[in-house]
Amino acid sequence: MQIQDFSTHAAVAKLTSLARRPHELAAPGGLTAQRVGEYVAESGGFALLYAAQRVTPEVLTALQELADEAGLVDAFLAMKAGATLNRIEGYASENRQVLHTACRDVFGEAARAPEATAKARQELAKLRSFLADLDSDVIVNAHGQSFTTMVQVGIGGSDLGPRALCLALQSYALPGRSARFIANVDPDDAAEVLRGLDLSRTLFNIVSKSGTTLETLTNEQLVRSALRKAGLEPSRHLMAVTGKGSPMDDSAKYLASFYMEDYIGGRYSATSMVGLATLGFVLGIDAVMEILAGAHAIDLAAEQREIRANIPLLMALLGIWNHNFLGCATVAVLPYSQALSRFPAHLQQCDMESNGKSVTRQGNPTRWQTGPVVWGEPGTNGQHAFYQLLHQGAEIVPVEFIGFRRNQYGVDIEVEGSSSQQKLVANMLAQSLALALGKEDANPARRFAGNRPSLILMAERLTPRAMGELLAIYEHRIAFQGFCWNINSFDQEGVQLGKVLATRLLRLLVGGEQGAAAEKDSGQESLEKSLLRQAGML
Ligand code: G6Q
Repeated sequence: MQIQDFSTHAAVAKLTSLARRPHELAAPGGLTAQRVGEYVAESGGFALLYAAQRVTPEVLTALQELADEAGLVDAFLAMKAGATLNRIEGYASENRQVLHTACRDVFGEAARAPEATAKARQELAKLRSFLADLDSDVIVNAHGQSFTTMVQVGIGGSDLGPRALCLALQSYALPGRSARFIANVDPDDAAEVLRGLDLSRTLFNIVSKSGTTLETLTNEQLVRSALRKAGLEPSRHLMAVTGKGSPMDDSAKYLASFYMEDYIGGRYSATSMVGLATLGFVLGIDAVMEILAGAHAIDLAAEQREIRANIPLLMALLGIWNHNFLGCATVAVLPYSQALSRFPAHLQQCDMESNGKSVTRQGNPTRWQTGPVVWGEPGTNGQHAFYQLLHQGAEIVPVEFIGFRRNQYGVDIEVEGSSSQQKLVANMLAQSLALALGKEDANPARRFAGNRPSLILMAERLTPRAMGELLAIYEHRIAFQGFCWNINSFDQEGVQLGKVLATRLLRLLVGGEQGAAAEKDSGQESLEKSLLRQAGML
């Protein structure tokens, strides 16, 4: 696979020139019924409506050329087949394969990465039998009662994706089953979750790939101590998901243990046991298989080379058009679905930890923009909050709307001739139109310039399968963008420095004035102490 820097592609020069006069959505004829009908792509159960992007057929052709020149689909196929993509050439790096797709490649056809899929199948079989034991009261508490709550203890990738999915699919929970999450080392996080829980009927799922994460290990101790105080034996209430050989890989300490492999990155691990154990407890194994089937369908759809037939690829390129060529610094993901309330938080990690990089895969500085700032909240709530800036602010924010034709619970009310679901979707579509078309007004404060790009991801209903599809659409959008920018989307060196300094500060804090590491220069140490004193901690 030929790797080329972003700026050297012929299509980049073409797009730079096209970006001087981007499509005018707000001009007469800029957004027509015909355009809305034509600018639609489909993958799995999702349709992508992208008429409100500032693109023309020429721009789309140049974006296709960029995808081809940068070998985006080839890189994706190599990723799925187990290429060692998590590396920086010539420098120390994680040096790993990137095989989260193997967790979903379990539906019979010839697997793209057979060894990884075989391991995923093994873990799934273990999960299936564990869940069956819980269902049939083979695994029970000391009083012979079944477990009703699972508390997942983990942080970052071991929290955000699984939590977003659990929340999204709560309406499908098995009767009497629920999940909670503890992530923060802030003791109030655990206190709030534990308050009011019947510990005797709770299973704590300690999730840490490395088995060394400060927050998770601390919260594990907190949970163990809470169980002991309640007169319960921790090993009957704790299970673990971790990497083989990690400090947490100790079956004596846990009721059950599941594994994740080092080729599954934390932020891409929701469809490994990191997410599936808790999802399985709450939703059951059939829903777990539906989530995997949805993700797998998109894993296949993302192999299409034609950008208009491949939603993740098209979204990646439209994002690049807005970010690198039209200069938009952020992107807002606005689901019109309360169930997706934590999905933007998951994407914030998945996208920004993946693509917030400024060295190439060869270790050189990038001379082009890489990952944008990603943020978002569910609509319609956001409309009453930050949409002012979206419509009239000085910053242009491309928007990705996510909507569903039907709601999850099937419970609705008709008020003034329309259902709440109709109001919800009408609002989402109206926002997209308003952003694109704008509005003239003699009063400048009431003028809307328009020309603000958005796209709409639309599906029938947020089912487990649709959730799997949506998750994979974004995972691959992010990976395609990383390939295009020639960065390593799969490491996270940028989180290390803060962790190291926190350990130093903590040592100073607990050791008082004498606690500093002797080897560190005194200027740094006095700076650290001064900061602690000013914060009132020393
Ligand atoms: C994700 C990151 C990071 C990681 C957490 C938790 O891609 O690597 O968010 O998931 O730091 O790590 P552990 O699972 O090892 O505890």
